[in-house]
Amino acid sequence: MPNPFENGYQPKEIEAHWQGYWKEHQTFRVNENSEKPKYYCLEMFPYPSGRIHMGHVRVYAIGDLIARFKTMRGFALLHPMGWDAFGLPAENAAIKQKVPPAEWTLKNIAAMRAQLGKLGLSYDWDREVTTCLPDYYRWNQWLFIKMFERGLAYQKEGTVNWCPSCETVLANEQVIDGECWRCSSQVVQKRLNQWFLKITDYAEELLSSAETLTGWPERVLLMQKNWIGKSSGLEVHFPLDDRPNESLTIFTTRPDTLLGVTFLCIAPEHPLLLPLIAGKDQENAVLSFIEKIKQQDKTVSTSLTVEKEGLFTGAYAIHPLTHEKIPIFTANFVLMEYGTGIIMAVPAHDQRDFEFATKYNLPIRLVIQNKAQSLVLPLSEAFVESDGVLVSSNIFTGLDPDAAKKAICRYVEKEGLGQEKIYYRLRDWGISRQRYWGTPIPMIYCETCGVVPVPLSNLPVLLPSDIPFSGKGVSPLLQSPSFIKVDCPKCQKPARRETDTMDTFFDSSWYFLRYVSPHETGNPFDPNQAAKWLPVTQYIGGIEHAILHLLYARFFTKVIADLGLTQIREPFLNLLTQGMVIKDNAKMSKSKGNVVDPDHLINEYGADTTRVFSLFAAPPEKDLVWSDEGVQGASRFLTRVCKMVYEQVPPACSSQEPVRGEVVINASSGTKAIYRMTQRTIKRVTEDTEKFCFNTAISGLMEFYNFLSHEIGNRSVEEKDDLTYQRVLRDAMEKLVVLISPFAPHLGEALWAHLGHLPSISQISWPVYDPAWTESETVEVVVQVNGKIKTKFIEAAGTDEEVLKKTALSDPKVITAIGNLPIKKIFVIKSQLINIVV
Ligand code: ANZ
Ligand code: ZN
Repeated sequence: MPNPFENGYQPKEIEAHWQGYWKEHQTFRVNENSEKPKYYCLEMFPYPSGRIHMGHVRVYAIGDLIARFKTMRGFALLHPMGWDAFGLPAENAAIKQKVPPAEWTLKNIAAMRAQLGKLGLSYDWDREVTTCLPDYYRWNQWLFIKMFERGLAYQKEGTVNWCPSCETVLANEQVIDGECWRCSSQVVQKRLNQWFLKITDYAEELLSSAETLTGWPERVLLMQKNWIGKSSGLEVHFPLDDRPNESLTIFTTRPDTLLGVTFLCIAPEHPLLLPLIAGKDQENAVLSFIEKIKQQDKTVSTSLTVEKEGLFTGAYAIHPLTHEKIPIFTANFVLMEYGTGIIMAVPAHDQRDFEFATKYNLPIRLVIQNKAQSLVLPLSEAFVESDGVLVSSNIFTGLDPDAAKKAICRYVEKEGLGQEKIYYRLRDWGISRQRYWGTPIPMIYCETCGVVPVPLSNLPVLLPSDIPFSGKGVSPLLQSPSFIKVDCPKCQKPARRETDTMDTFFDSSWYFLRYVSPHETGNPFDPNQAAKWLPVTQYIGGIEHAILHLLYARFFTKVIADLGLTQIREPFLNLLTQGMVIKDNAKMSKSKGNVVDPDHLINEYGADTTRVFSLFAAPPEKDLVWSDEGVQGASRFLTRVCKMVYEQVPPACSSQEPVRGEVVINASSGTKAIYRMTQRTIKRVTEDTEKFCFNTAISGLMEFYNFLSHEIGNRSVEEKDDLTYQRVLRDAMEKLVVLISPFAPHLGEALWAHLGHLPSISQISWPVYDPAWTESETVEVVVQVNGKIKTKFIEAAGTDEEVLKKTALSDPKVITAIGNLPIKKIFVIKSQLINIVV
């Protein structure tokens, strides 16, 4: 390579050269035989939309810095990259532009791979994983069948969004304000048989083992906890008035309010509702209410703010304790999918029940009085707190709510009226999608044998390519006769394939395992490699994945451990959720028109500037506010470093022994200052980078640069001739280049070569600092024995006198001078002079 600095800092040439070098020399290939401790650094893989955006640049710059830093810190790195390549946009492109989804996706991947390449990221590209290729998705099918065999994958009816005019199922993203995204027709709900994964079997473990995730942000753990939503409460049976042998079972988390029940409410979709209303005057009214609720978009009916609506069913239940007649209502705010789908309404102490009772003029009974005894009917809102005392509650009157909860649970259980119960808000994961561009669910329907999995030896079930993308119909795969027709693997009679494909979250739930052995053909991954590399040491990605992706990945890890393939039960040891990239007060997005194209930045300023800017502008977990000045500032900084190292670096010494504190002790104070600043910068950049405070680490590098350029400017000619000065200055510049290299890796390589070293700087050890020189001020301490100078040493200003004495007494010259004479006294004068009297 010709001298890259002749015409100043030329990032384009430097970057192209070193990217070529890394590729040719496979610099970032994983060393599987390394004895070093392992470090698995993983950024969430992108969806191949076609172009990378600044959000990608940010997360990959962070991940790459961590990977390079940890490599230099002595770890063996696994730092892979791949593509979350199934999903709706490819299918939409097929409908609109008539390009096959595979072609569209692979073209996008090629374009984005090239873009990432221009950023100079240290991936082992031999491990690239692409989820839409059969060598990956066959293992989705394999895992699905293993789950099916264990009862963890099962079928039940679920609802999907259906557009009556396009005659097609719509994904949630395709429903906009309750309307079809293409034709704006009102979307309705349709019941279809679908595949579910039993994540609820793992609810308790997902909650309890979250407590071991000390390397995760609190906020993410809390979001997962709320999502799982564990509730401990009581189920109570309320016998029916006209059929005393039958009862409705409610679930409550407030057993202490049992004597305040004034009505029951049942979910409109509840199967027990129809027998309740049969033959009653209210039957027709309730039936049309049920129809109306069914048509409502799920997101509407489950929202907290929905107007409460309901109807009397005409039926009554008997209160199990008081034997009163209690009317039964059906209401939109009672969810079929939670608890038993039936609630006991306590309007005095539950706000939803209060609003409902007020609207329909139902009785309100106060059973918990507040501390001040100030509650009187009529209430203006429900009293929902749990501190106070029970009133009008038979034998439980006078207890505080906590004691009453226990007492009422015990009573109800003893009398056989119900039992304590734990419910989770978490639902089983519906993975069926009536889509083309996803993993075919590997199941076969046979009239004789029922639902039969595809034999493992017949995997993968390939996606067919003879699909007309019309955008019509329940599912695109239904339109491929060659795909549907299959012989039953059990009885060999003609049968039919499942035409649903898997939710793409399935793909991303285990991809981190595939990277350990991406070419493995006998298993989803090599268990030995997984044992070596997993769990992921550091995972980096957006907070938008705080719940679904991260929960599913944890669930899969537990299932895969239960299949005996791994020992680990949690996939990600540490998690970093980076903030958004913001411009003009809004997240960068096409719709807002505030997008900055990374390609443009890289072309104009170079990848190193782009990286340094995005690492410097904000701490990683905070939002990054875009600024043109910030980019220019980063560019100026790198240009100056480049110029200084190129023009000012002193020649290498013939004696190549490293510069150490001892060499510097007798040097001029200016030379010592350079050495001290070098040690302090190493300490600061090391510690800040370890803590992921990348912005302050870069500040430290900037201060170091300023200091050095100032020192060089102030030096006289004679001083510049001083050999110690030259050695110390050269050492300082070398350290600057090494410290900057994980932030600006191309420039790092180029300057390292200019300093006369062999590549690659990415493989050298991270410098260690000399703690004796990192304090802000150090003093030279002179040691005398009986008034005669014996030695000197450097200590931090303000070091404890006892420490100074110890240091003095352990010096070999002092030890010789004292011999075996007894020490009479030790004087310490202003921490600068120690006189030992013997
Ligand atoms: C009586 C009661 C009295 C309640 C009171 C609350 C306060 P969490 O804590 O979220 O689990 N509930 C039970 N099943 C329901 C369903 N399918 N749809 C809507 N609401 C349901 O909520 C549990 C509480 O939510 C239960 O306790 C029940 O109302 C209601 F002063 O029962 B409670
Ligand atoms: Zn069969």
